[in-house]
Amino acid sequence: MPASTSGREMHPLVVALASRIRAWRQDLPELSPLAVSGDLEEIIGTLDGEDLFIRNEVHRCRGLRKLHLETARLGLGLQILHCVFFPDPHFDLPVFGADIVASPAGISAAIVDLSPVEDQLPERIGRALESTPIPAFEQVRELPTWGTIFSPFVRFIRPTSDQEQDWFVDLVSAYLAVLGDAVRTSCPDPTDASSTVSRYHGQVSYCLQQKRNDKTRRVLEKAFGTTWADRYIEEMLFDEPAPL
Ligand code: BLA
Repeated sequence: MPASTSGREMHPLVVALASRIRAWRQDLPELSPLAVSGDLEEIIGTLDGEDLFIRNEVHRCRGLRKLHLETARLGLGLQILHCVFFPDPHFDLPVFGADIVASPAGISAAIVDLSPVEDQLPERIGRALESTPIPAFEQVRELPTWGTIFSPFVRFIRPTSDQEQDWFVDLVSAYLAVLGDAVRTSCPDPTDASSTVSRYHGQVSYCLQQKRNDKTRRVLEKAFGTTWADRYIEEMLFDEPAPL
């Protein structure tokens, strides 16, 4: 087996998107790293003789309770970029989500969204996304049934060329720019405001729906076992916001 299939190099799209996200993150107000339980920051294992690893970066900033960026290699050459930024329910902000699934056969899934935690996205975010051009991706994928949490602006595609990969990175950047503007200008509502309470419940629903993605669970179970996968999904991927 060539070294490249068991080494730690990542797909160029994963590398490009992760570095775009890291650069964007730097400009957030009051950014600080969040402590990650010791055994979850870097996870290393083997499966069928192949190296597995997960690297987690977790931060918070004013307006976002948790910024999670994960890059992983999870067996059979499967590579994942998983990124979710969870808002602080006191702020009128959406959930940012982006995911890439790559295998030796290519990228099978690339998805990005700013997802509402109330009935609709905040108005100015909706307006900004409406005026963001949609690149002419050839293969648009159908959302799974649990995907009711996503906004009308979700883009779920299978990129078919290097150009489409570049388009996807630029599209994610555009969504991040919209989120960044909103983060920098939004002010918190009181804890007992009905808007805060409703955004809290909306975020809990977002987490519950994401946990219905069996494909994520199956990959983690195969690599690390059921108990570990459950804990990882509950504590690291889709932990609920702290009760108000
Ligand atoms: C699909 N996610 C998948 C698939 C795998 C994973 C193997 C199937 C690939 C395919 O359909 O082409 C695996 N994704 C993972 C793992 C992690 C991960 C192991 O993030 C993390 C360790 N998933 C998310 C987020 C979104 C998301 C935040 O975690 C969206 C913002 C979406 N993944 C998503 C969707 C599918 C998917 C919509 C397709 C599901 C389907 O078609 O049934």
